[in-house]
Amino acid sequence: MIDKTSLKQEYQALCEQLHYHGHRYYVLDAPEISDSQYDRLFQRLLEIENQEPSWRTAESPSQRVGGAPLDAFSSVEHRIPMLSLDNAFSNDDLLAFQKRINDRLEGDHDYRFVCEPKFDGIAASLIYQNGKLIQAATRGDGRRGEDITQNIRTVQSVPLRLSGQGFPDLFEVRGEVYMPHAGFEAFNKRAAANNQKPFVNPRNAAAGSLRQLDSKVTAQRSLEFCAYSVGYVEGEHFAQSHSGALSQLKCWGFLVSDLLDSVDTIEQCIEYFESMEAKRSRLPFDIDGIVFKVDEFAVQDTLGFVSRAPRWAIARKFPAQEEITELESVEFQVGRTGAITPVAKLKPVFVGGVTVSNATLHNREEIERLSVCVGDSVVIRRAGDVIPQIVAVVESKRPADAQTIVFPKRCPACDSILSVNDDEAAIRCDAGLSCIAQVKEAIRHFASRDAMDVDGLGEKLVDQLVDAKLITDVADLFKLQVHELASLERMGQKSAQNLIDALLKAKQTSFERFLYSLGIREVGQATSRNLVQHFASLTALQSASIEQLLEVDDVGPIVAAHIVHFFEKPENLCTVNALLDAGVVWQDVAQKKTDLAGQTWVLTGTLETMGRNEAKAKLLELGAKVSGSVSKKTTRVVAGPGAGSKLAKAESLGVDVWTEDEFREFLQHHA
Ligand code: 5U1
Repeated sequence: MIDKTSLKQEYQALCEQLHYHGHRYYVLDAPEISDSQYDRLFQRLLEIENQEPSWRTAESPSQRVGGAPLDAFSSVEHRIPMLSLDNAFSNDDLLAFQKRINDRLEGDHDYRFVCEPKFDGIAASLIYQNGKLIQAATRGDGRRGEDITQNIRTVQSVPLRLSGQGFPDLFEVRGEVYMPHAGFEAFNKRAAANNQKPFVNPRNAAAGSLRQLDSKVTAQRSLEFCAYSVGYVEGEHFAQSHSGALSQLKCWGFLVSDLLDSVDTIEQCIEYFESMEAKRSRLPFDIDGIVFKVDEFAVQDTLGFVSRAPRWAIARKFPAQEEITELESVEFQVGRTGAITPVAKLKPVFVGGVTVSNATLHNREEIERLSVCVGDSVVIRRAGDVIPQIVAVVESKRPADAQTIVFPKRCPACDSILSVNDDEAAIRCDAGLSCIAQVKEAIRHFASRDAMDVDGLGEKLVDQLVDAKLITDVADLFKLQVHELASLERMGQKSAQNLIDALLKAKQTSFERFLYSLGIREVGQATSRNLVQHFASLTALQSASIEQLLEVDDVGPIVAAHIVHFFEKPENLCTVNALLDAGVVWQDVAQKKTDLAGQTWVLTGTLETMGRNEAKAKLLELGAKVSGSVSKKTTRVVAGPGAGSKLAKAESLGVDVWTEDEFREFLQHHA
């Protein structure tokens, strides 16, 4: 039996290790051990704590899972009020901010600005005593907030105890709790699958998750805390400047944004704002602006406060990503594969930097989920380059004459009876290429950039060509004459000739593009690539059976059936042949080898003559899969010197093991 002293030593070492690796993972985003290694350490910690419950402290890594639910949040008075920030909406506002500072300082001081992202989340105040987190509160009305200590403990990037030394006996750290996009999307996906209401945006998700009386619920949400200032400090302040304070917080274990910059002039602040605005949509979390702060505390003190905001800081806001507007009507559009999509026609609204007047409503389920009616006020969100979405209805503003949205029974383009497929949530027009809307969409897809890339053949022109009966399918494009095109409205001789030239150029294509351009259901670019690599020729693909198609990477029974049905239809064969007759050509494709198709190999240890990357490339070329772990399904392990647990596992499972020499000899026979 392990004696208590060594068990305690093991326990303390585990706490240190988990503290260190948690910080590497959640704060520095630079893990040094795998998730499973972390889990093993954590399980051992729990085991010891179960055996010796009195050793467990509030700072133990095990205490991030949440505690007993509360009846209500208690109220907390902030030692120093949590102020808000003045807003700037233009560069002129920023110049005026600088002028106000200079006028007040009367040229007496040198100062710099710190520029930092303004996270779109919930502000929080964290109190540390002797290096341990003792209390956390929301901003509330700025003077009093709610005690959310239990909930904040579950946020992995919040240190429960500080690293290093030199922290004041009692001090306050302020920052923002937010939900990164990945966590938000994962939450909403789960919510949809469980028939629960999704969150409208990551800010609401952070607020809703943090204000849970049951902290075990908060523990299941992926929240982050980023520190952006120091509030109350007992005794002397530990820093002379804002940037110095943040660097110190980082050393003590807090997450501090790595997007911070320190600049000399307001013009550089404007440059920072512009560069962050360009980066904004690629960040893994929402920010709604940039905060500029005078760096030196002495200068901040001289400037002081006005009403409820400091004179030494300002937030320059980005254009709003959400606005409210009116749903004026719903149009039903027919897609390339016949799916009917409801499209919201909106009273135009400026959101996310553009004027939006349309938004997709996706399908009938989405309309039911939103409970949206024509006439409703709706919340529109456009974040980055994402297509605008209706994320919520303002039910309190519903007018008395709001109308329920009724799905049509017949195709709005060709009047065929629509079919309902319960599995897909889609309502479809099955008329295929007898439906003019589907013909137009098929031609648009054929000409699009990733398909045949016909420069200049835009949406409107496709409408004109089909409506004027100059074309009825994609192959007709190559029969068009300059004079026919020139006869169309807004089309001169020159534009007509340009289109003919573009069509001529598009005929030289690749098999992959050609296949994708045919618009076979579920055959996107990646599937086209896999099919082309596997079959190499159109003839081989056209005559492939379902079983043969299933051998292709990522092709399942549904995709295989769509491909077979496509090539079974005489009208499709006719179009394909007409395209080839019109001169569409591509170069032959080298067929992927399939010698090792269906096999899974594992490489372990040092491969002395070829290295692992080269060995992996050779195996992939021969059609094998290369895995990082050994299981019963592994076909063969190639083990070099230094092979450890994978070799042992292969031997225990009876998996075939080769030396590097055996592997090289094998490759020589399959070159
Ligand atoms: N990044 C950042 N956000 N933010 C919000 N800094 C910052 N500072 C704030 C607020 C309300 O207030 C200062 C006055 C500390």
